[in-house]
Amino acid sequence: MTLVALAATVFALVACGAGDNRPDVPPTESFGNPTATARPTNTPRPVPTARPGSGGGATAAPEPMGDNVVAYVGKDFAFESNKTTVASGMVVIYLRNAGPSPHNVQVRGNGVMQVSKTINANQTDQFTVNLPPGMYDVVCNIAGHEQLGMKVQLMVT
Ligand SMILES: [Cu+2]
Repeated sequence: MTLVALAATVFALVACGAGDNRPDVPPTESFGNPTATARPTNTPRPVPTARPGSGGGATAAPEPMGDNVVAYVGKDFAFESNKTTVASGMVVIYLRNAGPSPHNVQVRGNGVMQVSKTINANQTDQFTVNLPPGMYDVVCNIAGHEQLGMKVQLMVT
């Protein structure tokens, strides 16, 4: 009877752990502590950094508002933006890094070259730059990222 109960416990533990894909954990480890209940959180493995509800995010600032704000979301490896055209003058360039790699946003063209801080996943940064009319390249200037696809254009009218 005890063996049956123990076997059931082991089965429950194995079943519980089936979701986290850790084949390196021997299913017999619970025999060392027969009173142990299933503790799916006892894994030392790092948790994915983008997991929601992890309590972080203090460095993420909300997207600024205004016609002169061009907001980019940086990903591995592309940019999305809220607009591709903006009026000339003082323009706010905003970046949110949707990660997982570090990224920045650089505006270049017509004698302008300005770059944000390089930020980690889930962080934001912004800068203001005076843009005369013309076409600009907007890139991540981390080595290789532009070539991987982090390049878009901004038209300033
Ligand atoms: Cu990048």
